[in-house]
Amino acid sequence: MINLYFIGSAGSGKSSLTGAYAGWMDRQGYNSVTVNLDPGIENAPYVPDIDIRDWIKLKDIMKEYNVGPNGAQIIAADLLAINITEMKEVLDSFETEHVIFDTPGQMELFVLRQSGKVLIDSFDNNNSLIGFLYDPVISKTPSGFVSLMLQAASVQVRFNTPFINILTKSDLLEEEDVDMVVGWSNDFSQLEEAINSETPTLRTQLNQEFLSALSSFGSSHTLSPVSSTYGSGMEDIYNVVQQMFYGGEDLEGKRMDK
Ligand SMILES: Nc1nc2c(ncn2[C@@H]2O[C@H](COP(=O)(O)OP(=O)(O)O)[C@@H](O)[C@H]2O)c(=O)[nH]1
Ligand SMILES: [Mg+2]
Repeated sequence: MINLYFIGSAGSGKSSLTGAYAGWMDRQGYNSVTVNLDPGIENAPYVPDIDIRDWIKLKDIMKEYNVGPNGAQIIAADLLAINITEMKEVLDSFETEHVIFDTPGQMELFVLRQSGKVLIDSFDNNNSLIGFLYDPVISKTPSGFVSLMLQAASVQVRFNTPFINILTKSDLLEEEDVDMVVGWSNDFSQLEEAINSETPTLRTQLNQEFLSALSSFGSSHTLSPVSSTYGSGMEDIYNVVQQMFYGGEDLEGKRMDK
């Protein structure tokens, strides 16, 4: 079983991608299970197979602890750990090769508080993979792009699992901007050049040496552009996942097993 976690800043498209990717898998004949870990999700763009809201309700927490919505999010993040065993039991009742986790809206609640790490470890760290989402509007400027690389590196340090980088909502960018951002992700000289012209004062700090050191965290592998709205790029995610876990072996056989 492969556990794929979509992680990224608030609004980067985690929930939409969970729905779009699960839908794509389904149409290909691959079985998957979706898990919503965001107790504050609103207008979920998919129907989760397993839903943290069955255990944790923000409204109840606000009442019980007498806190506002932000405080409730933090308490909810900590309560996540308590419900892992039960969630795991439910998950075990599904027979599937692929589990897709939609993580809480505010990335730091999952990444920095203890329960996110506890959850990934208890759901089998050896078969886990993080899909780190790059928001296109932030990625479009060199300084925004490097900031996201730094975030990705911190996620990588925290969870220490294989990593794929995804440029979401690619339909919001001009094609040439998608090419430019993808270019930065696989050629640091292009990125360095862009940084130099945007913020010359950062040229000494953000040099190629620094950028390639960042890449050793696995945070700068080529970005895969996707659009959940148009369903594009889903196959690329699937292929990268297969590549990582099965060395690219064709999974037609596995599909037939289902
Ligand atoms: N144009 C476009 N908008 C998207 C796409 N994916 C998500 N969005 C929008 O971006 C906003 C945030 O998406 P959401 O999936 O809720 O992000 P999350 O907070 O990371 O879960 C919503 O308004 C979505 O409709 C996409 O591929 N294209
Ligand atoms: Mg969401």
